[in-house]
Amino acid sequence: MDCKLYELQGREDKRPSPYCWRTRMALAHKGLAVEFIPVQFGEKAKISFSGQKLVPVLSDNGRVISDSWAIACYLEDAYPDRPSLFGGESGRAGARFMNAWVDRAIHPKMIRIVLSDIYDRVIMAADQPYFRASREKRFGMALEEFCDTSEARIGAFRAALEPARLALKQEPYLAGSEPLYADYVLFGTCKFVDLCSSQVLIAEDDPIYEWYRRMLGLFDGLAGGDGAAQGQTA
Ligand SMILES: N[C@@H](CCC(=O)N[C@@H](CS)C(=O)NCC(=O)O)C(=O)O
Repeated sequence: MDCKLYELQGREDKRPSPYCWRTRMALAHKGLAVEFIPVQFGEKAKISFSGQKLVPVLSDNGRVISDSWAIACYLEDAYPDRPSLFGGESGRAGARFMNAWVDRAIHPKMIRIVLSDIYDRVIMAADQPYFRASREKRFGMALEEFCDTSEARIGAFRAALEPARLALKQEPYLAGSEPLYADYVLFGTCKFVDLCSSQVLIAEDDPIYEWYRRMLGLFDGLAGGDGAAQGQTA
């Protein structure tokens, strides 16, 4: 067994990537033993074998997959005898929608609130110049101009989560009675803001908070610590 997950590394060995958390949880769900390889922004050479520049990258017995959604699909198809991540093809379609919803509707609202914190307190100091330049190019303005931690912005982020909140009032998990990949998608974002933001983005009386706490306890508390690298999954 030679399974390696290349994931983003921040200060104090924290793993500040929503996408890498999705994959961590998916690997634990499948019960696969995995070695975590930290990658800083300035260490693209470590993942050059994948032919692209983003993490997560999974290397599984010689097969190399990048992009968290592609990795989830790969794990589901390569390990059909292990617990399913999707619960069937209609579940896969629902999880695909969840993936797109979080990426396109939630992340743009979230990133305006947390980008400065990521820059100031989360990523390695050596990565700051690259991070600033790449994000300022992507968002078309200075970091300080882009970031906004106002109540209005936080309120807009919370309001965008309303579909998940409504679902969690009916069922314990987004996928229903048990957590599946649909849960890991939004969980990755919640863990990311928990690790990175100096603001409370998900209030303690929010049903999403209660779900998040339960998610932290999964797989013997795999994600329950401070987001620093933690050993191998079983
Ligand atoms: N769609 C990709 C997004 C991956 C992604 O954006 N990863 C970020 C870390 S959160 C990254 O590797 N950034 C490196 C860079 O910006 O140079 C996925 O789902 O895996």
